[in-house]
Amino acid sequence: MSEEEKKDLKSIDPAAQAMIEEAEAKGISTMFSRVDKMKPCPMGDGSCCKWCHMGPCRLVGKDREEKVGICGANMATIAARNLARHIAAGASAHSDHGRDIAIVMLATARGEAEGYESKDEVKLHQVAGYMSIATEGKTKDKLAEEVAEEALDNFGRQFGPLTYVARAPKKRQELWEKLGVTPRGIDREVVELMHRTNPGTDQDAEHILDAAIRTGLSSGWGGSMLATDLSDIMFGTPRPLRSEINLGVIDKDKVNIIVHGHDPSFAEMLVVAVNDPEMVEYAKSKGAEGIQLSGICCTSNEVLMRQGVPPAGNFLHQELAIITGAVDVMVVDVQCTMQGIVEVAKNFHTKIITSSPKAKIEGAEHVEFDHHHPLESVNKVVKTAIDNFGNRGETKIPNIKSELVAGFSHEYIRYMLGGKYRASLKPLNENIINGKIQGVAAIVGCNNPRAMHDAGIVNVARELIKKNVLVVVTGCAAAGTGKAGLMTPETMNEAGDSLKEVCEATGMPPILHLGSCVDNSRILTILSDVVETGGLGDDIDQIPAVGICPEWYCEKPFEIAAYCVGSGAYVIFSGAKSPVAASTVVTNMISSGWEEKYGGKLEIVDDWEEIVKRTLDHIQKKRKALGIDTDQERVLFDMEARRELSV
Ligand code: MSK
Repeated sequence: MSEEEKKDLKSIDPAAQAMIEEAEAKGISTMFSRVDKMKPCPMGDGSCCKWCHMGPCRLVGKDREEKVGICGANMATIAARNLARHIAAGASAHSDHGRDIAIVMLATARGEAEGYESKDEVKLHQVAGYMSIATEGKTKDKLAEEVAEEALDNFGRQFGPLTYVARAPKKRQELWEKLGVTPRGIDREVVELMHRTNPGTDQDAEHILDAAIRTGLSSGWGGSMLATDLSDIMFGTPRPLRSEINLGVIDKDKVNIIVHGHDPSFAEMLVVAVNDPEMVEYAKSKGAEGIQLSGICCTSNEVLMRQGVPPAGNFLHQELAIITGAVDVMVVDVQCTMQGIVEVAKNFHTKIITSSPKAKIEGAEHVEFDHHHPLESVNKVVKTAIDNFGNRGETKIPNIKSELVAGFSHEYIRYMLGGKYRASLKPLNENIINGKIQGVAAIVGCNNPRAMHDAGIVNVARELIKKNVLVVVTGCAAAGTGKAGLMTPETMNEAGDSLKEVCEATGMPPILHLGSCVDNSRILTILSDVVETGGLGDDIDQIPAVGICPEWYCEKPFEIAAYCVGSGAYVIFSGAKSPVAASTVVTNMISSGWEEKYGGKLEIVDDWEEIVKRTLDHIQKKRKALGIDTDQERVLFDMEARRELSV
């Protein structure tokens, strides 16, 4: 393909590109076509204050940073409020997800949720330990009930820190205390931030942004971390498993059901339903060879990590999957499901089903998920899909898919590196100290049709492993690297020599799939463990590590950024314009200002090459500060020296 032809591409993923062209040929509107027609509103730069109707006020012109709105609010206050509200909304989404899992777990423990059970008793005991809940003499259900109650208490807690604050490095906890940002009850932080950014309340940009960090921390060390832990208890802590990824997993001969959204409770039950021999027989009676369950976005990541359900793609695949003509039902729960899928589905036989009591889409069928009787609703969805199979027209499924290995929980990484009896991150720390691994980068987040689909994610991942940086991935970024074939053991051949050597010795791939977007909390857990393991400083901000979101599109990544920065990490975004570009003051506050206070910072850059450059520079800066930037001298011990050591 010539460079000229490449310019017309909207995705680096050939399966996605084929479906984009199919949509264009059929005249079907998708996010990829609408983005060309819709110019982004300039208010996205943080300059518009629409929270009262004396305006809305938008500060424009060359001297806009000197202007004020009708109430007198200046650009910094307006931009900070906008960013803070992004963070509050993101924290509410991830944390409400965590609350829902806790509610299902509580009902399960009390025998009020048919068909569920707490699958991972080891993790249940581990989490009970984090929560200082005594375990002796308690049945599994009794313990699960107490853990779920403690989790739920974290949402409405009015005073005192969140339970999991104690899991952060000591020094970090002290810093939060000193700066007054130790997160309290999750709901309290979100509500307080909405209150503060209400007109006429908090009108000091720095003060607003500190509250935003606190709210982010309440999700990272609260709602999100609880979502991950309780999902692990309920559905199993992930361990590596093989699967396949991309639109090619949709099977023309089978009934195809796609799960989409974020909450695993419904999808886990769907896995049970599609494997029910009676359902499979029913599908065969309608002429299908069986039932194929696949996924989009983070519900997909949840059931991939624990059940090996193959992802059909990431965020920008949601409309493209329907365009294959072979999706009998797409069932969606919460977050990241675009209203446009209903219109796309009208061109095919596909039924869109909403399942969450919190989310309906006009024109979609609604089969409400009741966690007390989950099988009723999942069976209805599967039956609807089977009955719809015969209504299919022509199908066009790109024959493109990649193998992948997913399922790297914090627990498994420790086991992989240290074995059953010495499970630990020590080999990771040692290899960072000796320079074989230069540092760690977490590539997380979304797709955005304003950027070339998957290009940022894949190019950053490739470049970093080449430079001996270990990469962990979550969310739609994980699907992007998986589709590019970068999530197999063979990927180590693309890594730099020293990273490859570590991968060969430990069996660890250079790119590790950690799960969905709430599972970014696993990154916090790993970073805290790295500190505790020793040799890389006494707080997260000293570790040569960077968080990267190359294709951000919505509010949630900013909440993730807030808790990562508040925990001491350097975070770089790209894919869309900075939501605070209008204010130099706020742009500086969230970068150098936050770095001074928290040791972490947030920068929004234009392209993936800049991300790679800044990541590598930052890693070297941190290595230098730790005194591990030069090759460690290797000392060969003779027998006498060894004997002295063992004294
Ligand atoms: S689904 S928030 S597009 S990662 Fe978690 Fe993907 Fe971003 Fe949604």
